[in-house]
Amino acid sequence: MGKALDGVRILDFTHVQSGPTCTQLLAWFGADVIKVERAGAGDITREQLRDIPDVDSLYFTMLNHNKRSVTIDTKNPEGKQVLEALIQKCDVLVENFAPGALDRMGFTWERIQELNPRMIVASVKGFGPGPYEDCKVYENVAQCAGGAASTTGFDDGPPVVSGAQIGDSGTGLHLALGIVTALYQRTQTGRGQRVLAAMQDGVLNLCRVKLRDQQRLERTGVMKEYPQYPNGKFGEAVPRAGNASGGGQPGWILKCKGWETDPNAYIYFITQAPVWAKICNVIGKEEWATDPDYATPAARLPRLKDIFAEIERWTMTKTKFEAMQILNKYDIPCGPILSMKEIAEEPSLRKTGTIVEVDHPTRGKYLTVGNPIKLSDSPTEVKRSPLLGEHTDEVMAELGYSPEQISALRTAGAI
Ligand code: CAO
Repeated sequence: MGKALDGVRILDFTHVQSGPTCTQLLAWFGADVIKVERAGAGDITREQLRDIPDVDSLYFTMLNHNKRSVTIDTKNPEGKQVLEALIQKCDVLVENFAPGALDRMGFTWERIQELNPRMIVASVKGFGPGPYEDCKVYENVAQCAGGAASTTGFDDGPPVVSGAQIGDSGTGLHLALGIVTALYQRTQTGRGQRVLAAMQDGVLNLCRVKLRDQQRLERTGVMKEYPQYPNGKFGEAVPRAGNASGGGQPGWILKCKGWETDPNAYIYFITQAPVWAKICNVIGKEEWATDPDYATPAARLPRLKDIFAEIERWTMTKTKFEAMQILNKYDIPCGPILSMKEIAEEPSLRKTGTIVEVDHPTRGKYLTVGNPIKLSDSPTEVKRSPLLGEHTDEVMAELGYSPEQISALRTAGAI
């Protein structure tokens, strides 16, 4: 079966996490992704957080599946010529260098346009134009600058960053959408364009509901679904909401049986209004279904702390999976707090290809997260990441270089 992006060639100048997640997705959709790396070293993540000496790290292998790797010295004049040939052959150039690095290599937007007016140039940067545009940025900087950290954590503690890599992988996703959109527009205009996804913007986009809340707070001074109501105080900015539900259906994380020794023996419990009577039945508080102090969502809001304490008395008598099973029977929205160990072992995620076992020539077998986006006509096959420079000769031959030329370029240190 064909793939959605068959025939699309990507010149992949990405490194670390944000850019590679984007090009990995495009490769899973069928694009030919040619990753350009520095000879001898490659993407810095190849050697970061290694668990096996001299073997590409999981950091690298899990972000670079289905790509080809070529090593080119982009500062060598002959290396630059090879890159020019690649620019002429490819549809998209994706990069996440520090601001200005591509220009310093000599590949300004104008130069790329001269070489290939159909080329789409897609970049991840830390910030968009403005006071911080020249800054280098990593994941947690973006989480802080995009509004995630100030709104995450508990009221009485410091700002907290999330384990979800919303700055890097989140921005990679945004960029991938920008790229396919630009490819679609190119079918009408015949022209390439620049695509920019700034990490601050990507994080803020994912924190959209918190800017909603900022404006609600300014208008009313209070947000009744936040734990600060009625037990704390609101200030000028959206506070940290602990584990409160983002929407209008109050929720919290509650202890389950075994919580004393298992750090993940918890369940997320939502007191969804339509199933309130069923919740009362399950936890043995039938009288709350009709008691005017508890029967309506508005009446419950000032009492949420006590309500969750009561529900927790029930959840603590069940494991998170037992509680899940019982609550699901009554359509009560809830979710177990799953550890990475439990997720890695979950058979249904293996079945759907969301967790995949991959074999690697020097590492052996390892688990990875497969393509989370499933297309019915473009199935994803997860293939191992390339070794450094594994495809240099192959790609050079496709560009029309003879074996003699390839070996001369290698001697000159260009490739
Ligand atoms: N051959 C020769 N030189 C190469 C090369 C190659 N194949 N590939 C890269 N280089 C050079 C670049 O030309 C650049 O050189 P100059 O600084 O002299 O122009 C240099 O290597 C590397 O660039 P960098 O500044 O991007 O790398 P860094 O490790 O110092 O910074 C990072 C890393 C991530 C902070 C920075 O790239 C950045 O801010 N990127 C944008 C935001 C981003 O994506 N951040 C998320 C990263 S994931 O957490």
